[in-house]
Amino acid sequence: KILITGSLGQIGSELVRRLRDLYGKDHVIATDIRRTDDSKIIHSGPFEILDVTDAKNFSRIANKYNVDTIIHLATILSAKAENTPLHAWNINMGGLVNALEIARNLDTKFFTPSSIGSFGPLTPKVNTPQDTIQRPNTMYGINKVAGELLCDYYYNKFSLDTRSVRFPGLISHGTPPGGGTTDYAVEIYYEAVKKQAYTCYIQKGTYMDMMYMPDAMDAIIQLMEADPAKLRHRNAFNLTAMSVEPEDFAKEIQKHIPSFTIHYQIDPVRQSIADSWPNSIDASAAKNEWGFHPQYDLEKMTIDMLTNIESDNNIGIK
Ligand code: VAH
Repeated sequence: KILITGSLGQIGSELVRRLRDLYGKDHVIATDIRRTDDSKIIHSGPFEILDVTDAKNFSRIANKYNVDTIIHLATILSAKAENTPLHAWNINMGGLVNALEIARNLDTKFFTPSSIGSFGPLTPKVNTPQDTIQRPNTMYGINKVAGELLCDYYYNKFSLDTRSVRFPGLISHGTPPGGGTTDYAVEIYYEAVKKQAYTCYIQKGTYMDMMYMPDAMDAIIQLMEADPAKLRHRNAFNLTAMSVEPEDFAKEIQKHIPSFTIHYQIDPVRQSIADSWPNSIDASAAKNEWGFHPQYDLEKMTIDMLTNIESDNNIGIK
């Protein structure tokens, strides 16, 4: 049985659905700090209210269902973390330590995501290596580097089966992200459908790695099912499907919505976070060690995003 924290978030909501389809709904226990009755997650299988900083309740739920895998997604994302850095530290690190301790006590498999946010201004920006300098200057990045090191520590010291990836910006049409720096790459599609225009808070020419959510789901499942003997790296595999900037999205969208226009109103906080991150990272370790192979490029993702958003809003694709 699999316990997922942060189940109502951008990744969590997709992953709960995907794993319930794959392993059976009663094998996936969804948890989140709140409940929203309009969410299918709540009604399609076991759901528990869980604040991951509450170790006692966290442990109670893990034992109640006798879980053998913990997927820890509850986190405060990069931009929001910069507004409330100490709160972010308490949630991101306090939650992670609780999750790791409970995983250790139950000897479960363990997954938690890191991010390209774990790199900083001194990291090589082009084709960023799997193993390289990491001196992030954001609270989120500090949390992610510490998280990577903690997951390695629990594997080396306690033989806990920890596995993780560094996600790029993730794009999806299910649940919108909240408080991230790469959220523009999701917003732009919704605004393109609704208003045929988008005002972007990241300046043109700012390259970041991105990936479509279906590829992120596949990656988590592939890594968790991989033969551990083949994993030279265990945690923090670089993942990416594309290195793109706002103008790339605009041009691709204009192929379907010719009237679409992009405008810029820079948010200095999120721009400085984006500037501290790589432009493009090297995902060869994930490809070589467990067969990571993203299916969606910008063109294919754009068609799927616009089609799904338009069908959700029941507007025909142009
Ligand atoms: C964020 N979407 O923007 C997350 C992610 C690489 C970006 O970590 O904070």
